[in-house]
Parts: sequence; structure tokens; C-alpha cells
Amino acid sequence: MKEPRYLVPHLYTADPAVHVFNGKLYIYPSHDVESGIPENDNGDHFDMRDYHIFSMDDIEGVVTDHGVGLDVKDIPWAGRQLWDCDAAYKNGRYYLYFPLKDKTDIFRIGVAVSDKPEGPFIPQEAPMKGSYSIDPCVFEDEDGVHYMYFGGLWGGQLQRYRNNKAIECGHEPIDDEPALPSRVVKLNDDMLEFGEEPKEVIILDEKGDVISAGDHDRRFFEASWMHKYQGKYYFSYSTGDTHKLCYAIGDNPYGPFTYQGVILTPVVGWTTHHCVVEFKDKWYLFYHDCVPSGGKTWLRSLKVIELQYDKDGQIETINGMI
Ligand code: FUB
Repeated sequence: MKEPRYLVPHLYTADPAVHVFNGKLYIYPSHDVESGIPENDNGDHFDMRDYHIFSMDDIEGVVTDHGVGLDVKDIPWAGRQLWDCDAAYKNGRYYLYFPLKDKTDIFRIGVAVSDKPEGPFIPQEAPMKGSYSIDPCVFEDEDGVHYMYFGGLWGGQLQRYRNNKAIECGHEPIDDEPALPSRVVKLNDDMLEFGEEPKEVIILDEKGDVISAGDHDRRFFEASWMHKYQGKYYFSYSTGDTHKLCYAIGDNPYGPFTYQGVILTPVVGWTTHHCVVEFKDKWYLFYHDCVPSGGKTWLRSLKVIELQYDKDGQIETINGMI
């Protein structure tokens, strides 16, 4: 697969999380809608209300839309805005993790459960205790332990937290201070709550210094993803206002991770978001852009392209404009 493929022509979909369940690819994207809310830095125009779940037997094959797997009207604690979700499997049950503003307009992370990968998913009564911000990504390590990575700046509210507590004055650090990191937390055995206090995902530069808040080309903004390649842990993320997808490599799920480079150069649209998945012995980058909507940044479309590593495990940069 040399050229990218758009996956869902009949709906606007974004923020892909993709997993192989029962030998098929299952895609858990955001479902973008025309909300009529004016664009702002808080992301109010991303007013999504449900998740459709999709599957594919083959990367070039038919994409099946399984319909709505979770609807905001069925979530007891819901305020507004269902953003990027992810899914996981354990002991015969599937778990859908989703960020949503509660009734006080604070983002929390919720979980919903199903006995099928396509849902329908039944939400828990309350968000996960101690959860905050957006963009949950759940990674299962080879020993069966699940970790959640999460967090996002600006509209994602991460700048309002230090040491997992809300702070009074939620600003980003000044330029030469360490950047605000993504968070990682081991999940409980029941998959429904955090199993520990979330920890910071530290990204170091080539000299071993922590990436600074002013380094907008490399610092974490949102859209965490974790995958493992040849025994190494690859943490990838969006740089937000510089519109890149970058990655950093570590030796364990908690890091620290050392910055390596750019996976995807900017796409058409403000946001960029992805996942990296192995399927039938090839690696793929799922991502989104706004070409089909004529550049409307809140109406995005899912794409996939094959990802290549060099012999040293470095990811070859993909041009976001193709
Ligand atoms: O879809 C809403 C937000 O846009 C996501 O949570 C971010 O990662 C960005 O893609």
C-alpha cells in the first residue's frame, strides 16, 4: 500500500484507535458532526455525540459500519463532547474508554463495556475515579498488563493539572520550563478504574534533557499512542499547534522516552491524530485529514497508509499532504 486510502466516505470520522480482535481490524474513531458552534481554541466546535465502530477483514477490503456503539444520551454523567476514544479486550469482555465533559464542563474519562468488539457498549454510572483531560489510549503489554496514556492541552484541559490535582491557575509552563507531559497509568485488573496514581510520560531530547514547553516542534500536545516494535516502546503523539505526529522510544511502558522524529508532516486541518497497528505482518498508520470536507477542521476523514521502519527501527516520515 503505497498511497493512503480514505476509509469511511459516508461519515466524517477522526482520531482513529485500531485494534486486531478475532483476526479483524476494529476501528474506534470519533464521529465528527456539523455542530454550528463557531471555531475556537477551546475546541467547542468538536461537539461529537456518538461513536460508530467499523471493522475490516483486510486492509484493502470492505469497511463495515456496525452503527452506533455508544451514544452520549446513554451516559449518566454526560455533559458534552465525546472526543477520541480507545478500546481494549480482557477475559471475554471489550472496554471502550472515552473522554467526555461532565455536567460541570470538566473532561473526565469514562468506560463502557460490551461482550462484542462492535458493541453496543454499556457505560458505567460515573467516570473513572481520578481521571481528567482527554485522549485515552490503552496499550496491552505482552505480560497482559494494560496501561492507559492520556492528556491533551488547551481544550483538552491538561494545563489545569499538576501532580494529578486541579490547580487554581491552569496555564502552560513558560518556554524554558519542562513541557507538560502526557500521563500513563496501569489499569486495575477489572479494567474499570486506575490501578495506581498516573505518572508523567517524560520525553528527552538527544542530550538527555527534558523537552521544554517552548519547543513546540517536539513537545507533547495531545493524541498519545503506544506500540511496541522489536522489544522497544514507541510513544507517539501530536505536537498540536505545529501539527506534527512525532515519536519517542523507551525501554518500558513508563519511559522515559527519547525523541526520535516525525511520523507524519502536517495534514490539511488543524488537528492531527493517529494510531500505529500491525496487521498480517505489516505496519500501518491510521490518521485523519480534512481534504474531503474542503478543509473544515471539525469535519475530518479517516485514512490509512503503510508505515515503514528502517533497519535501526526508525520510522520513515510520511508526507501528510499526499
Ligand atoms: O476530536 C477532538 C480532539 O481533536 C481530539 O481529542 C484530539 O486529539 C484532536 O484530534
